[in-house]
Amino acid sequence: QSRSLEEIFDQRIARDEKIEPRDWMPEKYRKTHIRQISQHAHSEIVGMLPEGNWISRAPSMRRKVALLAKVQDEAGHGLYLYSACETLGISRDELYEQLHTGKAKYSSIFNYPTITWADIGAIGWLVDGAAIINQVPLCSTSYGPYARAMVRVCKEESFHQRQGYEIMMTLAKGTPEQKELAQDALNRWWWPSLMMLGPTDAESVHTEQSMKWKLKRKTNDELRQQFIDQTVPQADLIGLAIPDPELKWNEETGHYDFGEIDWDEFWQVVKGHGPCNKERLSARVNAWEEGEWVRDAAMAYAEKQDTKKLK
Ligand code: FAQ
Repeated sequence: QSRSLEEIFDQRIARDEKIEPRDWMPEKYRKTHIRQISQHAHSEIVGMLPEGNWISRAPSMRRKVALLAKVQDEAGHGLYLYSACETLGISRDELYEQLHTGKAKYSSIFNYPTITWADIGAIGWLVDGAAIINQVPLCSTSYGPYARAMVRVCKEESFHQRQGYEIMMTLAKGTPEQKELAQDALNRWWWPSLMMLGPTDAESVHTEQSMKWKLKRKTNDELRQQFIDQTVPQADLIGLAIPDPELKWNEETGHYDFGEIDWDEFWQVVKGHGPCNKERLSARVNAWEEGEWVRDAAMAYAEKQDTKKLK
Protein backbone atom coordinates (compact mmCIF):
# COMPACT_ATOMS: atom_id res chain seq x y z
CA GLN A 1 0.00 0.00 0.00
CA SER A 2 1.60 3.22 -1.12
CA ARG A 3 1.69 6.22 1.15
CA SER A 4 1.41 9.69 -0.28
CA LEU A 5 4.43 11.98 -0.11
CA GLU A 6 2.52 14.18 2.28
CA GLU A 7 1.83 11.27 4.65
CA ILE A 8 5.49 10.29 4.64
CA PHE A 9 6.41 13.92 5.34
CA ASP A 10 3.92 14.15 8.23
CA GLN A 11 5.30 10.98 9.75
CA ARG A 12 8.84 12.30 9.55
CA ILE A 13 7.71 15.45 11.36
CA ALA A 14 5.97 13.30 13.98
CA ARG A 15 9.19 11.34 14.52
CA ASP A 16 11.08 14.65 14.99
CA GLU A 17 13.26 14.00 11.94
CA LYS A 18 14.90 17.01 10.32
CA ILE A 19 13.68 18.01 6.87
CA GLU A 20 16.63 18.75 4.58
CA PRO A 21 16.80 20.95 1.44
CA ARG A 22 16.54 18.10 -1.08
CA ASP A 23 13.70 16.32 0.74
CA TRP A 24 10.14 16.52 -0.49
CA MET A 25 8.12 19.09 1.44
CA PRO A 26 4.67 20.60 1.01
CA GLU A 27 4.75 23.87 -0.93
CA LYS A 28 3.21 25.72 2.01
CA TYR A 29 5.90 24.42 4.35
CA ARG A 30 8.52 25.77 1.96
CA LYS A 31 6.79 29.14 1.60
CA THR A 32 6.22 29.69 5.28
CA HIS A 33 9.86 28.89 5.99
CA ILE A 34 10.99 31.35 3.36
CA ARG A 35 8.74 33.93 5.01
CA GLN A 36 9.96 33.37 8.56
CA ILE A 37 13.65 32.75 7.85
CA SER A 38 13.94 35.72 5.49
CA GLN A 39 12.15 38.04 7.92
CA HIS A 40 14.50 36.81 10.59
CA ALA A 41 17.51 37.53 8.33
CA HIS A 42 16.19 41.00 7.45
CA SER A 43 15.72 41.71 11.18
CA GLU A 44 19.35 40.93 11.87
CA ILE A 45 20.51 43.22 9.07
CA VAL A 46 18.14 46.12 9.85
CA GLY A 47 18.84 45.45 13.54
CA MET A 48 22.41 46.62 13.01
CA LEU A 49 21.23 50.17 12.34
CA PRO A 50 19.95 51.32 15.77
CA GLU A 51 23.15 50.12 17.43
CA GLY A 52 25.44 51.22 14.61
CA ASN A 53 24.25 54.70 15.52
CA TRP A 54 26.33 54.50 18.75
CA ILE A 55 29.56 52.81 17.64
CA SER A 56 31.35 56.12 17.10
CA ARG A 57 29.98 57.53 20.36
CA ALA A 58 30.53 54.62 22.76
CA PRO A 59 31.70 56.01 26.12
CA SER A 60 34.97 54.03 26.26
CA MET A 61 37.30 51.94 24.12
CA ARG A 62 36.15 48.77 25.85
CA ARG A 63 32.47 49.54 25.20
CA LYS A 64 33.26 50.36 21.59
CA VAL A 65 35.05 47.08 20.96
CA ALA A 66 32.19 45.06 22.47
CA LEU A 67 29.52 46.95 20.51
CA LEU A 68 31.46 46.64 17.27
CA ALA A 69 31.77 42.89 17.79
CA LYS A 70 28.07 42.57 18.56
CA VAL A 71 27.01 44.44 15.44
CA GLN A 72 29.40 42.31 13.37
CA ASP A 73 27.80 39.19 14.84
CA GLU A 74 24.43 40.47 13.66
CA ALA A 75 25.75 40.84 10.12
CA GLY A 76 26.98 37.24 10.38
CA HIS A 77 23.59 36.02 11.61
CA GLY A 78 21.88 37.78 8.73
CA LEU A 79 24.16 36.22 6.12
CA TYR A 80 23.90 32.82 7.76
CA LEU A 81 20.11 33.02 7.70
CA TYR A 82 20.00 34.24 4.08
CA SER A 83 22.04 31.15 3.16
CA ALA A 84 19.64 28.88 5.05
CA CYS A 85 16.77 30.57 3.22
CA GLU A 86 18.42 30.11 -0.19
CA THR A 87 18.37 26.32 0.36
CA LEU A 88 14.59 26.59 -0.07
CA GLY A 89 15.00 27.71 -3.67
CA ILE A 90 14.88 31.49 -3.51
CA SER A 91 17.78 33.72 -4.53
CA ARG A 92 19.54 36.29 -2.36
CA ASP A 93 18.63 38.99 -4.88
CA GLU A 94 14.93 38.17 -4.57
CA LEU A 95 15.19 38.28 -0.79
CA TYR A 96 16.86 41.69 -0.85
CA GLU A 97 14.30 42.95 -3.29
CA GLN A 98 11.48 41.87 -0.96
CA LEU A 99 13.10 43.85 1.85
CA HIS A 100 13.84 46.92 -0.23
CA THR A 101 10.34 47.15 -1.72
CA GLY A 102 8.72 46.71 1.70
CA LYS A 103 7.14 43.39 0.72
CA ALA A 104 8.95 41.45 3.43
CA LYS A 105 8.69 42.39 7.05
CA TYR A 106 11.42 42.70 9.64
CA SER A 107 11.03 42.91 13.39
CA SER A 108 8.97 45.86 14.64
CA ILE A 109 11.51 46.54 17.41
CA PHE A 110 14.10 48.00 15.06
CA ASN A 111 11.83 50.88 14.12
CA TYR A 112 12.45 52.61 17.44
CA PRO A 113 15.24 55.18 17.85
CA THR A 114 18.36 54.87 20.03
CA ILE A 115 18.55 58.30 21.58
CA THR A 116 20.92 57.74 24.52
CA TRP A 117 23.80 55.38 25.31
CA ALA A 118 21.53 53.57 27.78
CA ASP A 119 19.45 52.42 24.78
CA ILE A 120 22.38 50.22 23.78
CA GLY A 121 22.19 48.58 27.21
CA ALA A 122 18.43 48.18 26.91
CA ILE A 123 18.67 46.62 23.45
CA GLY A 124 21.21 44.03 24.55
CA TRP A 125 19.36 43.23 27.75
CA LEU A 126 15.77 43.27 26.49
CA VAL A 127 15.84 42.84 22.71
CA ASP A 128 18.53 40.17 22.68
CA GLY A 129 16.93 38.70 25.81
CA ALA A 130 13.61 38.33 23.96
CA ALA A 131 15.45 37.08 20.86
CA ILE A 132 17.10 34.27 22.85
CA ILE A 133 13.80 33.20 24.40
CA ASN A 134 12.33 33.06 20.89
CA GLN A 135 15.33 31.37 19.28
CA VAL A 136 16.28 28.64 21.75
CA PRO A 137 13.16 26.64 20.77
CA LEU A 138 14.09 27.24 17.12
CA CYS A 139 17.28 25.19 17.65
CA SER A 140 14.96 22.18 17.47
CA THR A 141 12.81 23.47 14.62
CA SER A 142 12.03 20.88 11.94
CA TYR A 143 13.95 22.41 9.01
CA GLY A 144 17.58 21.29 9.32
CA PRO A 145 19.48 24.34 8.00
CA TYR A 146 17.41 26.74 10.15
CA ALA A 147 17.82 24.60 13.28
CA ARG A 148 21.59 24.33 12.85
CA ALA A 149 21.96 28.07 12.20
CA MET A 150 20.09 28.79 15.43
CA VAL A 151 22.55 26.86 17.60
CA ARG A 152 25.41 29.21 16.83
CA VAL A 153 23.22 32.29 16.72
CA CYS A 154 21.90 31.57 20.24
CA LYS A 155 25.39 31.25 21.67
CA GLU A 156 26.29 34.66 20.30
CA GLU A 157 22.99 36.21 21.42
CA SER A 158 23.73 35.13 24.95
CA PHE A 159 26.95 37.17 24.89
CA HIS A 160 24.94 40.09 23.47
CA GLN A 161 22.41 39.87 26.26
CA ARG A 162 25.09 39.95 28.95
CA GLN A 163 26.83 42.82 27.23
CA GLY A 164 23.60 44.84 27.42
CA TYR A 165 22.71 43.86 30.97
CA GLU A 166 26.18 44.80 32.14
CA ILE A 167 25.79 48.28 30.61
CA MET A 168 22.47 48.66 32.46
CA MET A 169 23.98 47.37 35.69
CA THR A 170 26.86 49.85 35.46
CA LEU A 171 24.54 52.78 34.74
CA ALA A 172 22.13 51.72 37.49
CA LYS A 173 24.83 51.86 40.13
CA GLY A 174 26.36 55.06 38.78
CA THR A 175 25.40 58.69 39.45
CA PRO A 176 21.68 59.59 39.81
CA GLU A 177 21.82 60.92 36.24
CA GLN A 178 23.20 57.64 34.94
CA LYS A 179 20.56 55.64 36.80
CA GLU A 180 17.93 57.95 35.35
CA LEU A 181 19.26 57.23 31.83
CA ALA A 182 18.96 53.48 32.45
CA GLN A 183 15.41 53.83 33.82
CA ASP A 184 14.38 56.02 30.90
CA ALA A 185 15.71 53.46 28.40
CA LEU A 186 13.86 50.64 30.19
CA ASN A 187 10.68 52.73 30.13
CA ARG A 188 10.92 53.20 26.39
CA TRP A 189 12.06 49.66 25.37
CA TRP A 190 9.96 47.51 27.70
CA TRP A 191 6.65 47.51 25.83
CA PRO A 192 8.14 47.30 22.30
CA SER A 193 10.21 44.31 23.52
CA LEU A 194 7.03 42.53 24.60
CA MET A 195 5.50 43.27 21.19
CA MET A 196 8.54 41.83 19.46
CA LEU A 197 7.38 38.32 20.31
CA GLY A 198 4.41 38.77 17.98
CA PRO A 199 0.63 39.22 18.31
CA THR A 200 -1.37 37.30 20.93
CA ASP A 201 -2.03 33.65 20.13
CA ALA A 202 -5.64 34.58 19.39
CA GLU A 203 -4.47 37.07 16.72
CA SER A 204 -1.54 35.07 15.37
CA VAL A 205 -2.50 33.72 11.95
CA HIS A 206 0.50 31.41 11.47
CA THR A 207 1.02 29.84 14.90
CA GLU A 208 -1.33 26.88 14.59
CA GLN A 209 0.13 25.57 11.33
CA SER A 210 3.70 26.42 12.33
CA MET A 211 3.29 24.46 15.58
CA LYS A 212 1.99 21.45 13.61
CA TRP A 213 5.03 21.56 11.37
CA LYS A 214 7.30 22.08 14.39
CA LEU A 215 8.60 25.27 12.82
CA LYS A 216 7.48 26.97 16.02
CA ARG A 217 7.91 25.01 19.23
CA LYS A 218 6.25 27.55 21.51
CA THR A 219 3.49 30.09 20.91
CA ASN A 220 3.95 33.87 21.00
CA ASP A 221 2.13 34.21 24.34
CA GLU A 222 4.13 31.39 25.96
CA LEU A 223 7.39 33.03 24.91
CA ARG A 224 6.21 36.46 26.08
CA GLN A 225 5.33 35.10 29.53
CA GLN A 226 8.69 33.35 29.75
CA PHE A 227 10.45 36.60 28.82
CA ILE A 228 8.57 38.58 31.48
CA ASP A 229 9.14 35.96 34.18
CA GLN A 230 12.85 35.91 33.41
CA THR A 231 13.38 39.66 33.07
CA VAL A 232 11.48 41.12 36.05
CA PRO A 233 13.91 39.66 38.64
CA GLN A 234 16.82 41.00 36.58
CA ALA A 235 15.34 44.52 36.77
CA ASP A 236 14.80 44.10 40.54
CA LEU A 237 18.39 43.02 40.99
CA ILE A 238 19.77 46.27 39.56
CA GLY A 239 17.11 48.47 41.15
CA LEU A 240 15.20 49.47 38.02
CA ALA A 241 11.40 49.58 37.83
CA ILE A 242 9.43 47.85 35.06
CA PRO A 243 7.06 50.50 33.66
CA ASP A 244 3.88 48.49 34.23
CA PRO A 245 1.70 49.32 37.26
CA GLU A 246 -0.28 46.11 36.75
CA LEU A 247 2.76 43.85 36.90
CA LYS A 248 2.28 41.45 39.82
CA TRP A 249 3.56 38.03 40.83
CA ASN A 250 0.73 35.50 40.78
CA GLU A 251 1.23 32.77 43.40
CA GLU A 252 -1.40 30.52 41.82
CA THR A 253 -0.10 30.49 38.25
CA GLY A 254 3.58 30.84 39.19
CA HIS A 255 3.90 33.65 36.63
CA TYR A 256 3.77 37.44 36.54
CA ASP A 257 0.47 39.01 35.55
CA PHE A 258 1.01 42.06 33.35
CA GLY A 259 -0.85 45.03 31.89
CA GLU A 260 -2.47 45.43 28.48
CA ILE A 261 -0.09 45.72 25.53
CA ASP A 262 -0.86 48.53 23.07
CA TRP A 263 -1.55 46.34 20.01
CA ASP A 264 -2.61 49.34 18.02
CA GLU A 265 0.93 50.70 18.32
CA PHE A 266 2.33 47.29 17.31
CA TRP A 267 0.28 47.08 14.10
CA GLN A 268 1.04 50.71 13.22
CA VAL A 269 4.76 49.92 13.43
CA VAL A 270 4.37 46.65 11.49
CA LYS A 271 2.47 48.51 8.75
CA GLY A 272 5.33 50.98 8.33
CA HIS A 273 4.24 53.87 10.54
CA GLY A 274 6.67 53.49 13.44
CA PRO A 275 9.08 56.27 14.47
CA CYS A 276 11.96 55.08 12.24
CA ASN A 277 10.49 52.79 9.54
CA LYS A 278 11.28 55.16 6.67
CA GLU A 279 14.78 55.88 7.93
CA ARG A 280 15.62 52.18 8.35
CA LEU A 281 14.39 51.16 4.93
CA SER A 282 16.09 54.03 3.14
CA ALA A 283 19.38 53.22 4.90
CA ARG A 284 19.20 49.68 3.50
CA VAL A 285 18.18 50.81 0.00
CA ASN A 286 21.00 53.38 -0.08
CA ALA A 287 23.55 50.82 1.09
CA TRP A 288 22.40 48.52 -1.73
CA GLU A 289 22.59 51.23 -4.38
CA GLU A 290 25.90 52.63 -3.21
CA GLY A 291 27.39 49.13 -3.13
CA GLU A 292 26.51 48.44 -6.75
CA TRP A 293 30.00 49.29 -8.07
CA VAL A 294 31.54 46.88 -5.55
CA ARG A 295 29.25 44.04 -6.67
CA ASP A 296 29.93 44.84 -10.33
CA ALA A 297 33.70 44.91 -9.75
CA ALA A 298 33.60 41.60 -7.85
CA MET A 299 31.59 39.97 -10.65
CA ALA A 300 33.90 41.33 -13.36
CA TYR A 301 36.92 40.03 -11.44
CA ALA A 302 35.33 36.57 -10.97
CA GLU A 303 34.51 36.35 -14.68
CA LYS A 304 38.06 37.31 -15.59
CA GLN A 305 39.43 34.57 -13.33
CA ASP A 306 37.07 32.05 -14.97
CA THR A 307 38.18 32.94 -18.52
CA LYS A 308 41.83 32.70 -17.45
CA LYS A 309 41.20 29.18 -16.17
CA LEU A 310 39.58 28.16 -19.47
CA LYS A 311 42.56 29.26 -21.55
N1 FAQ B 1 7.54 42.56 13.85
O1 FAQ B 1 1.05 34.83 12.84
P1 FAQ B 1 2.18 35.59 13.46
C1 FAQ B 1 16.97 39.67 16.13
C2 FAQ B 1 3.97 39.62 11.65
S1 FAQ B 1 15.57 38.99 16.77
C3 FAQ B 1 7.07 42.60 12.60
O2 FAQ B 1 2.34 35.45 14.93
P2 FAQ B 1 4.66 34.14 13.01
C4 FAQ B 1 18.25 39.64 16.93
C5 FAQ B 1 4.23 38.25 11.07
O3 FAQ B 1 5.40 38.24 10.26
C6 FAQ B 1 14.17 39.57 15.79
N2 FAQ B 1 6.13 41.74 12.14
O4 FAQ B 1 3.56 35.25 12.70
C7 FAQ B 1 18.81 40.98 17.14
C8 FAQ B 1 2.96 38.00 10.29
O5 FAQ B 1 2.97 38.74 9.06
P3 FAQ B 1 3.27 38.01 7.60
C9 FAQ B 1 13.82 38.68 14.67
C10 FAQ B 1 5.68 40.82 13.01
O6 FAQ B 1 5.66 34.21 11.95
C11 FAQ B 1 18.77 41.54 18.42
C12 FAQ B 1 1.90 38.67 11.19
O7 FAQ B 1 2.60 39.63 11.98
N3 FAQ B 1 13.49 37.37 15.11
O8 FAQ B 1 16.85 40.14 15.06
C13 FAQ B 1 6.14 40.71 14.32
O9 FAQ B 1 3.99 32.83 13.30
C14 FAQ B 1 19.29 42.81 18.66
C15 FAQ B 1 1.17 37.66 12.09
O10 FAQ B 1 2.02 37.16 13.12
C16 FAQ B 1 12.80 36.51 14.35
O11 FAQ B 1 12.42 36.82 13.26
C17 FAQ B 1 7.10 41.65 14.75
N4 FAQ B 1 7.57 41.67 16.00
O12 FAQ B 1 5.30 34.64 14.40
C18 FAQ B 1 19.42 41.72 16.13
C19 FAQ B 1 12.61 35.13 14.92
N5 FAQ B 1 5.49 39.69 14.92
O13 FAQ B 1 4.62 37.36 7.71
C20 FAQ B 1 19.92 42.99 16.36
C21 FAQ B 1 11.93 34.18 13.99
C22 FAQ B 1 4.65 39.16 14.01
O14 FAQ B 1 2.17 37.00 7.40
C23 FAQ B 1 19.86 43.53 17.65
N6 FAQ B 1 10.54 34.51 13.78
N7 FAQ B 1 4.74 39.84 12.86
O15 FAQ B 1 3.25 39.12 6.61
C24 FAQ B 1 9.54 34.08 14.59
O16 FAQ B 1 9.75 33.41 15.60
C25 FAQ B 1 8.11 34.43 14.19
O17 FAQ B 1 8.13 34.81 12.84
C26 FAQ B 1 7.45 35.54 15.06
C27 FAQ B 1 6.05 35.83 14.48
C28 FAQ B 1 7.30 35.06 16.50
C29 FAQ B 1 8.26 36.83 15.02
